[in-house]
Amino acid sequence: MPASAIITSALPYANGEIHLGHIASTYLPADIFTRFLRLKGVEAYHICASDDFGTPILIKAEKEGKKPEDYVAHWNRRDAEDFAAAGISFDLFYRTSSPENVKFVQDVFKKLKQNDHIYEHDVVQFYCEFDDKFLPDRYVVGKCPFCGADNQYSDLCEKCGRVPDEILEPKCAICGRPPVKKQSTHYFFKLSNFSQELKKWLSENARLQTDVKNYVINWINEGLQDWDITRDLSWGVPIPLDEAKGKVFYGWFDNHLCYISTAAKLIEEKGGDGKKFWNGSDIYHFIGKDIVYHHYLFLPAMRMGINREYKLPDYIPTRGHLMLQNQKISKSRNWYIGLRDFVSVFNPDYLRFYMASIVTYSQDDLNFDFDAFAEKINNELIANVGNFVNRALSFTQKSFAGRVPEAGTLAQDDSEIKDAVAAAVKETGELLSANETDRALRRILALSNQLNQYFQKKKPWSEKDTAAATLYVAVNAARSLAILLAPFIPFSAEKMWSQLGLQGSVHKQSWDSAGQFAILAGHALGRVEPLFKKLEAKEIEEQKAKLGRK
Ligand code: B3M
Ligand code: ZN
Repeated sequence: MPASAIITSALPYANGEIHLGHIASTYLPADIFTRFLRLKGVEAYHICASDDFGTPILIKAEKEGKKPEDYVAHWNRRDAEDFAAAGISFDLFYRTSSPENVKFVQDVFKKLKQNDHIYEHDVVQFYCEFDDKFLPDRYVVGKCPFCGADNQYSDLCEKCGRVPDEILEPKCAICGRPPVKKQSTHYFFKLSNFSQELKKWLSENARLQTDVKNYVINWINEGLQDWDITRDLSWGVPIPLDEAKGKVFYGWFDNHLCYISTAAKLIEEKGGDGKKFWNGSDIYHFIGKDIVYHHYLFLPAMRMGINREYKLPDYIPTRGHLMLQNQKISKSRNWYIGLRDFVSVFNPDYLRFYMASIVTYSQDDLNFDFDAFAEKINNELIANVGNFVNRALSFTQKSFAGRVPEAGTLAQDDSEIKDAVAAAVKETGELLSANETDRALRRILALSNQLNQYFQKKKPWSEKDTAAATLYVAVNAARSLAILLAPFIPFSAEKMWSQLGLQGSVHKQSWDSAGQFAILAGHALGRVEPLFKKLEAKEIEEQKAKLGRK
């Protein structure tokens, strides 16, 4: 375990709402992981920000007749609210357009330039004579030169994940007309300077996922292109040079630097030293697989280019995309579920529980299936976990007036449960440390299943002699479950905690204490009631019917 950690989640573009796809690949795994580290006593901070700059955002703001500043401020607020409603617990959700980030980005640029990693080059660029505009990245669509996919943006092919050198059959994204070419001075980052160092870093870092590393190394072997970091645009971080008036940085130059500037702001607000903390911590960047290129090449190379003044990531947990009912998510076809809508209909913990159970630590795509969702919640969360906790607490309520009874000497099967809990805490902790979120959850469910069997076998409702020991064991095991499940279903874990009659928040507990029976005889439970409500077929069908409907 590190003493401290900074966890970042990929920054959502400030031009649309968070949907279930974002949650599955990035925010939920990162949140579960951070909550686990906090319970382990690690000083862990989860950092994020809205990604405010870039052409797509400017295009949208223009379409809505808004100033880009106001437009991104709206989405920043909205995202923060939606994340909070889903229990995604950022320590700071900031913005790439913050004064701290703008300054930091400009400083990094100056250092890169001093270190000879930046050069000027006149480029012939697309220009739309009809719209009277230079057309950076997303203002141009065309065919990917690598895989031949049509209708791709000129800065990223969403089909093959590569960044095209030059898009084929270009069209202006505003008016659809073919653009002309015009000359403009641009700044380039010499990504090619770092080929060897990147390769070394990738191959020596055993903490990065092997399959991702392998294809990134292939990209390096194919030869890295230097990287045009300039845009002829008004909305972005201004390039801090007199001769570059009217030019800004490309969004992917500034956005990942916001991980650092935002973490530093948080640490400094707490009275610490941002750089020291960063360099003394384990650094995790959680991402979806569509932004591997940027996180495994651009981001480390830029840090290398400033002599690793801020250390490189230790981990870049990379996960696959979410499908909905086995189809690709698409906003335009309304094959899509907004986070806000979902958690206004369903308990956010249901979403978290189901998603956590399907998200693997790999690039495999995931599938959200409504029937599987209902089944998981009804048969596992409710019939397994909810059932055990509720029975343990309500029998104690009924038979011992809500006080945990004196256990006496534990029989062998009681002690076995104590050992089983301790083993589950240890193994779940190992899985979570290794980012194996789904396997960790399955391990907890196996424990809960064992607890149900124990309870059923011990029949505290009829076996009067052993009922006290059984309920002492069961209530303590319920406390352990509350701690183990806190990273996954934080809202419900808090409910369990208060029903157990425990003061404060379960999130203030230590993970390791979950392996002990800390509730003593005589302890009074809180108000006991069912934790969950079953999902009905009708509400599931209603949601299914909404998909794809205009
Ligand atoms: N704003 C979102 C994306 O491409 C992009 C991530 C930035 S992380 C530094 O999915
Ligand atoms: Zn045009």
